[in-house]
Amino acid sequence: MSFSKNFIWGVAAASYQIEGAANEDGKGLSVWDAFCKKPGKIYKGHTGDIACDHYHRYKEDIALMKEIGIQAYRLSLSWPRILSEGIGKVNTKGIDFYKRLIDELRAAGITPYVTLFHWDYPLDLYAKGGWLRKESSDWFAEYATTVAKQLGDHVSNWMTFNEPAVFTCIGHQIGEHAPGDKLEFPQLFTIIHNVNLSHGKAVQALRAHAQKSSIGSALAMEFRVPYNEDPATLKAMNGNFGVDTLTNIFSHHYWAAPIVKGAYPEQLWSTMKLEALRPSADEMKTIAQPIDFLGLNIYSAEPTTLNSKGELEETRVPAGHPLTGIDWLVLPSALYYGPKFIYDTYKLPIYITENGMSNRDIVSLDGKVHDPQRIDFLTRYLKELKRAQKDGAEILGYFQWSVMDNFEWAKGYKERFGLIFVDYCTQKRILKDSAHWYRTVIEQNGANL
Ligand code: GCO
Repeated sequence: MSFSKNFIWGVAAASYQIEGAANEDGKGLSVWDAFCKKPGKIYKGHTGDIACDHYHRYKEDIALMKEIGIQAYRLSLSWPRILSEGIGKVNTKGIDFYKRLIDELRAAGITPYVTLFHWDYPLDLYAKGGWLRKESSDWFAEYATTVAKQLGDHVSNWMTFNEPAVFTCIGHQIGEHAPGDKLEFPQLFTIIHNVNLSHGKAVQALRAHAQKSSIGSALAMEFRVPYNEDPATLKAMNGNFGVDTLTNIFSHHYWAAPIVKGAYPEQLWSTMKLEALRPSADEMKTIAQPIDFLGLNIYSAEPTTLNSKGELEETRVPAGHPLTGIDWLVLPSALYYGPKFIYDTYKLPIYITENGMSNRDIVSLDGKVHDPQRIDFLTRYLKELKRAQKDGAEILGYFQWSVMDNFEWAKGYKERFGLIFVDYCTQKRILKDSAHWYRTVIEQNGANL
C-alpha cells in the first residue's frame, strides 16, 4: 500500500542552522548570534556564523535536493536578515536572497514551504523587551506583512511559527537556548499568549497580501504512547494521547487549542493563578484565525504504561531500549498516535513538518556515508504514519529533518540529522545512503515501506 495520492514528500531545514553569512549584506543580529558568543552555552563554542554556508551555496544544495527527488522544501526566513532591526527599514539584500532561493527551488520543481519564525529573533527587539512586550505581536505582524508583500506571489504554503513550545520553554524558561532566560509563570504565559497573538496576526497578514495561501503552524507538542501497545494501557488512555499537565508548556492546550479552537483550558486561570491575565474574547478571536493545516514535529514521545495501582504513568523503558545519537527514545508509534490524536481532536489536515534522527555518521574508507540506522528509523516511523493515514487521519505530507547536517542549537555540530553529510571544514556535501533510499520512497510514494 502506498501513501495517499498527492502526498507531499519533503525535507526541512532552518535559517540559522544552515545559512551562515551571519554578518553579511545588512543582516541584523538575532538572539542566537548573541547567545552563541556566550562562553559555555554551545557545545565546543560552535556558532552558526558559517554553518553550511547555504547563503552562498544554495544553488548546489537545491541541485542535490533535485537529485534526491525532493518535492517540497520547508525553509525558514531569518527575520533580522529581512528587517535588520526587526521593524522599520526593509533590508533589500536580505529579501533578494530569499527571492533568488525561491526562484531556484521553483525552477527545480521543488515547492517552497516557508516558516516565518524558526527562532532567530531580532536582537534589537529582544533589547526592547521581546515577547514579553504587548507590542510584540504587532512587530511580528509588521514582519509578516513585509514577507507576504515581497514573497507572496511565489510562495503559497506558509507556517507562522516553528515549535513555539520549544523556544518558549528551552529559551525562556530553562535558559539552555537563546536568549537564555529563566522565567516562570505568569511571565511565561505572557510570552505564550503574545506568540499565539502573533500567529493570528500573521495569518491575517498572509491572507491579505499573499496569493492563494495554505497556512498553518509547525508545532512540537508532547504525546504519550502506550508502550508496546499494551491493550490495558490503551484502554485506560481512552483516546487521549496528549500531555495535559498545565505546568508543561508542551501541552497541546497551549498551542493547538488556542489557534484552532480559540481557547486555553479553563483551569489555567485558577490552578495557575492567571486570572489577571485572562485574554479578552477579541484577542482569542484574533488568535483563532481559520487555518488550513497543523504541522507536527515529532521525534519521540512519552512511553506510558499502567502502574500497579492501575494509574497511567510514564514508563521506565527496559535497559537497552534504542536511542538516537542525541539520546532520544526511538518510539515509532509516536508517528501513529501523535497525528491521529491531533487530527481526531482538532479536525484539521496534518503535515509532519519534522521527523528524523541524529546519528554518528562518518565518511567510510570508500568515501561514502553509510547510515543504515537512519534508514531503519525512518522506515519504522513512516510505516506508523502510513497506519495513521489508513486509520483515517488526513495527512498531507511528510518533511524529513533534515535535508543536510546542520547547527543543532546548543549541541552545535555534534549531532548529524541530515540526509546529506556536510564536511564543515571543506563544505563538501555527500549524499548519505539514506538520501538514495529516500529517493526510492518518494518514487514509490511509500509503497516500499
Ligand atoms: C527543533 C527544531 C529543529 C531541530 C530538530 C532536531 O525541533 O528543535 O525544529 O530546528 O534541529 O528538531 O532537534
